[in-house]
Amino acid sequence: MNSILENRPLLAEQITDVAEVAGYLWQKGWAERNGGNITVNITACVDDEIKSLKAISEAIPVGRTLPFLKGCWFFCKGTNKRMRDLARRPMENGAIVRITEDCSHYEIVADRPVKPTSEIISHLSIHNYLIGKGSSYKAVLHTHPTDLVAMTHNPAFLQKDVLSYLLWSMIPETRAFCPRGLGIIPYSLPGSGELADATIRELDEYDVVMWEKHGVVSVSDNIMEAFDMVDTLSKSAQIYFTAKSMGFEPERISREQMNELKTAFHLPK
Ligand code: 2HA
Ligand code: ZN
Repeated sequence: MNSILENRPLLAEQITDVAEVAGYLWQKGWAERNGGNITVNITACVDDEIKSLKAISEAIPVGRTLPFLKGCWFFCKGTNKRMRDLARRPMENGAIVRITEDCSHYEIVADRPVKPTSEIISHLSIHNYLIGKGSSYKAVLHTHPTDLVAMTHNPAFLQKDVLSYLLWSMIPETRAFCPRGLGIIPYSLPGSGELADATIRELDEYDVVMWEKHGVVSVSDNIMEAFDMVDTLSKSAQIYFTAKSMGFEPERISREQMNELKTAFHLPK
């Protein structure tokens, strides 16, 4: 079967990166069964020939109108598809979709009629929000990191920026490479519009947000960077747990040392 990726190295590179990250999510143990989802705005890789392709699905409602998505194209992991399968066969476990003229439906265009992720309303609402504010971000990652999700079962960690400071204070890397910290979103039904709206509100301040007792969402220029931020936060969580399981409270990098990092690396927060 021909693939839309043939003779399109830029588009193929995007999908190869998605597949690589999907493999990492599985290896990390963050992607049980069909857990997690990935979408990437691939509009910049879409040529006139792709634009002329016929849809291979009905127009499927998004559930809301997203005006900034006019003319946009996305690669989306498929609903009920496994990350470990996306890693090996991305175009069988995900699909390329375009937003229809009315900005409230999408159509699957290639390679196969794989219906997008159950969290599509959050993903597309996030992309709509990012484009609307002129952001360069193109990738949205949702995954279930065991350590970070466990932390959201402690009400003390759900207070604003308690987890940001705790995780920043474990290792300088996290302060430097996750400089906007970690937002917290109270539990909402997976796949719901409320979860999408709460996520967008937090993304005003954070690039990575926790869905309480569920998972994490991260946004960045590309899928590798989106993964790296979650990986860095998870490393901090591991250091915290390791110290606690050795029977002591970790001393932590001090606020002064964190401010020194802020100045040295010109961090935004
Ligand atoms: O796609 O992770 O939140 C499966 C999920 C839903
Ligand atoms: Zn999830």
